[in-house]
Order: sequence, then structure tokens, then C-alpha cells
Amino acid sequence: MMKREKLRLLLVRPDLAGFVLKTIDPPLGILSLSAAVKKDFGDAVEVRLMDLRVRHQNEKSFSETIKAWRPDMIGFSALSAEADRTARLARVARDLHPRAKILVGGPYATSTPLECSEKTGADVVFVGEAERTLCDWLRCLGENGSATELPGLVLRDSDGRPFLTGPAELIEDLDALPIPDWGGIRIEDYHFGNSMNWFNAHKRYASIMTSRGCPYQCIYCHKIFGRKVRFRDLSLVMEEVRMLYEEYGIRELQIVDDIFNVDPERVIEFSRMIQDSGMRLLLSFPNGLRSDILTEEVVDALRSAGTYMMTFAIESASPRIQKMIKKNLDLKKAAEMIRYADRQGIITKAYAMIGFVTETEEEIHETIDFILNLPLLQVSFFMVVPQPNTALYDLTKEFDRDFDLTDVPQYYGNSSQYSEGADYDLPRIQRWAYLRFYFRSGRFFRLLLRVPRPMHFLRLFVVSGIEGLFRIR
Ligand code: B12
Ligand code: SF4
Repeated sequence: MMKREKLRLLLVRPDLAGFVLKTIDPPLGILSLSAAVKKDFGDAVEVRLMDLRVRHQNEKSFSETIKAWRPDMIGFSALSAEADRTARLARVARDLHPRAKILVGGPYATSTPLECSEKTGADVVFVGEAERTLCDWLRCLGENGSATELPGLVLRDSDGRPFLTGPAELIEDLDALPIPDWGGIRIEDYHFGNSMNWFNAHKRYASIMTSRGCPYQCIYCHKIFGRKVRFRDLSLVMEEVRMLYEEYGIRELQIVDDIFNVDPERVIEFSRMIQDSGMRLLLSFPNGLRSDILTEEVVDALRSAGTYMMTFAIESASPRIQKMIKKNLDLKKAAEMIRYADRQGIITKAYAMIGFVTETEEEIHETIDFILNLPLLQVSFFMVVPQPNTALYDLTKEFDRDFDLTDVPQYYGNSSQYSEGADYDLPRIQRWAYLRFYFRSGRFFRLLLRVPRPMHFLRLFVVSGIEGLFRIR
């Protein structure tokens, strides 16, 4: 590493190569890390953020930044679906600046730490929440100490072999963390793209997390934030909201907690605080609310606070599959609440998963029919990808010993689905399901009447439709 007074840390979110329509939301992970480093080290560490999903950033600007700025550390934040891309960018960084330390964190690093270390050649891999571990590691670096005592890292031994220092620890008190470093990005860069919520009532939106963790046990999930829900104090959440509103002109909050409505009283309290705040805000839930624990009272409270969009992760409408994947959703209650939310004028969206191991074509159609019979206005029929280090992966292996996805493929391409060996044509089923969903029973027109910015929605719909067709064999 270079010897200079201030250390330089470049935090990077990779792009998803090969997609015209890139989903782009503010990168909460690197924003939070940046805030934590600035809080602990002040001016002693300079932090820069690059989000390669942003329109004017790409591999070229990434390379140029490394050449011009010469960061001491280059840290990548990656999902498993971005493994290949991250490994490539890490190689580019290594070639351009061999003395910089390469760090990798995020869901990819957390779910398969050793593989991540091997594939990216990182000097350090951070497992799990890293606001604290990154600062501890930086302190060790400054003191020329050894980081082997720090839990939740993958380091390398003298022969270059990666080893895990110990299980990562969750941050018990989220209120001890500073507000994400919203000044580290240009928030405007996010206002013209395709966010997780396609409808975006306001261009000026921000994503926000009010809790971490989820007590449910879905077998396909990586449970990045553990099974215990840790809540942020609502008055501190409101401080962040106020700052976003006043300093950044934010008018829509997209809440992306793992399970925001796990505590109905807290949801009602939050809704009341938003209403009483005098801020004119809209709320949306692109990451989903658990529908079978929702009540009319909670929907009413959220509606009064400005909610115009709710997503519900149904995944499967087959009781056998629900049990197998341990989601155990009460489908009757879920349908009731989706109907109720729709009657209140809320745009409702569902997530569904098709092609689980042992799932029959009839069971897939059960899911599709369930979705088609609800007054939902948007749906994603995801093809199942069993991820390494999940119970679904092990179950899939039980039925198919040859199954191997350690080299995590793309999520959207058809090569990614497990059911390639099944006797049905999943891409065809998926295509028909979409066509039937949008173009029967006047749903598409109902949708256009309700979406806040119909032209924005239409643009996304057409581009993703064309993109989807090209990806289908
Ligand atoms: C918003 C979101 C999205 C957004 C933005 C994703 C992004 N890159 O940030 C969009 C819509 C694009 C998205 C898409 C998908 N998502 Co998503 N998404 C989320 C969600 C709900 C919130 C992410 C977030 O902001 N978290 C809050 C921040 C604070 O956490 P964090 O980013 O993990 O960062 C912390 C640590 O990981 C670590 N860290 C992170 N980066 C770095 C970097 C360094 C250098 C260090 C030291 C540490 C570090 O420290 C941070 C602070 O503690 C999470 C759920 C969750 N619990 O996180 C799922 C989640 C990330 N998504 C997931 C999945 C599966 C997907 C999809 C594949 C779904 C699909 N089939 O299409 C696609 C991916 C396709 C793609 N690449 O675009 C999984 C990822 C699992 C995995 N192993 O990769 C998650 C964890 C949901 C789950 N419970 O399984 N998603
Ligand atoms: S409800 Fe969501 S976050 Fe919770 S275990 Fe299931 S998939 Fe994971």
C-alpha cells in the first residue's frame, strides 16, 4: 500500500453486465459503510463511492478513478448474482493498482465467503453486516496489527489459502450506527432509472431500512441479517426521513426492510409519525409485506400515511410447496388482504417462484391461477435458482446429485433455472403466465389508470418485455 497521511477507500457496487434495463436503487450497503468509516475516522480516511449501475459510470470510469485517485483499498459490494462481474472488476483493479487491498462484502461474500475469496482473489472478505468489522479492520491496518482476532473475515494464510476467522456477529444496536452517507452519491442519478418499484410516483425517491432481520425460515433465503428482527428507534428513522426530505428533496420513501410489518403496533406508530410530521410523503413497499399477518387496520394506517404501492411475496400457491419451502403462507388470508389493499386504491404487486425441485406442472399452474384470480396489478414470476448454502440447495442436491451451481449463474437467463431436466418447458409457462396476467380481463388498462406515472411505467414495460423475449431461447 502507498504511504500517505490519509488512507483512501473506494467502495464500489458492480453493474449487472448485459442488461439494458438495470434495476437501480440507492446502494444502502456502501452508504452505511461510508457513514460508519467517516464517523470513526473523520478526515483520516477519505471515502469515495462508485455505483456502476448509474448511467454515467461504468468499467471505464472505474478504471480511470483507480488510475487517477490511487485508492489504498478497493471494496466491492456484491450480490451472488454479481459474482462474475465482481471477480472481473477485482482483476481489473489488481492489474491497474497491484498495491491496493481488494475487499469484498455484501450478500455474495456473506453466503459463500470462501468461494468468494477464491473467485475474486480478495485480500479480505467481509461476512455479514460490516459497519463495525470494516472499522475494526481499518484500525488493525493503521496499527499494523493482525486481523485474525476479528470475527467475520476471510483472510489468507502464508500460503495464500483463504480461511475464515470466525462467525460474523450481528450488530445488536442499530441505533448506534450513523445515518447512511447520502451525501456520498448524487441522489439525482437514481431518479431516472428503473427502481425496485417500477411505478415510482415521485422521481425524487430514496430507499430506507427501518429494521434488519426476519424470523421466518424460507429455505431459499440467505437470511443475510439473521433471524432476530432488530428495530431502529422510530424517532431516529424520522430524523433520517426529515433529512432526506429537507436536504435532498425526497418525496417518496421505498421501504425495503426484510419484514417491515412483523410488528403491527410499530407500523401503526410509524404511520402516525409520518402523518404528524407535516412532510408530504408517499410510501411504497417494493420488497414486500407479509400478507398473512397484515390486518385491515395496518393497511388503513399505511394508506393514510401515503402508501400507494404494496408488494406481496406469495411464491407458491401450492400448499405442498408452501410447506416444502417452509414459507407456510396462509394463502386464504393473503388473498383477503390483497383484495382489501386493492379496494383501498393501493397498487398491489406479487412475487412468485416457479420451478422448485419436485414441483409439478400442475402445481406451477396452481400458483399462476391463484395470482391471475387476484386483483393484483403487477407480478414477477421468478424461475427458481437454488443458491449455494441454502436449505433449498441441499434439498435440490438430494434429488439430483449432479446438480451444481457453485458458480452462481445469472438469475434471469434461462440457463439459471433448476428445472431444465423437468418434463415441462418453464420459460414457455412463464411467458404465457405473463401474457395472461397483463392482457386478460382488462388488467393492463386498470393498471395504466392507477399508476402514478403511466409513461414511465410503459417505457419500463416495453423495454423489459423486449429484453425478456431476447433472453428466451
Ligand atoms: C434493495 C434490494 C435489491 C435491489 C438493489 C440490490 C443491491 N445491489 O443493492 C434490486 C432490486 C436491484 C435487487 C435485485 C435482486 N435481489 Co435483492 N435485495 C434488496 C434488499 C431488499 C435490500 C438491500 C439493502 O439495501 N440492504 C441494506 C444494506 C445495509 O445491506 P447490504 O447491502 O447487505 O450491506 C451490508 C453488508 O452486506 C456488508 N457489505 C455490503 N457491501 C459491502 C462491501 C464491503 C467492501 C464491505 C466490507 C461490506 C459490505 O456491510 C453492509 C452494512 O452492514 C435485500 C434484502 C436485505 N436484507 O439486504 C435483497 C437481497 C440483497 N436481494 C437478493 C436477491 C436474491 C435479489 C435478486 C437476485 C432477486 C431476483 N431473483 O431477481 C436480484 C438480483 C439481480 C441484480 N443483481 O440486479 C438477496 C441476495 C442473496 C444473495 N446471496 O445474493 C437478498 C439478500 C434478499 C434475501 N433475503 O435473500 N435487490
Ligand atoms: S420472509 Fe423474506 S427475509 Fe424472511 S426468511 Fe422468507 S425470504 Fe427471507
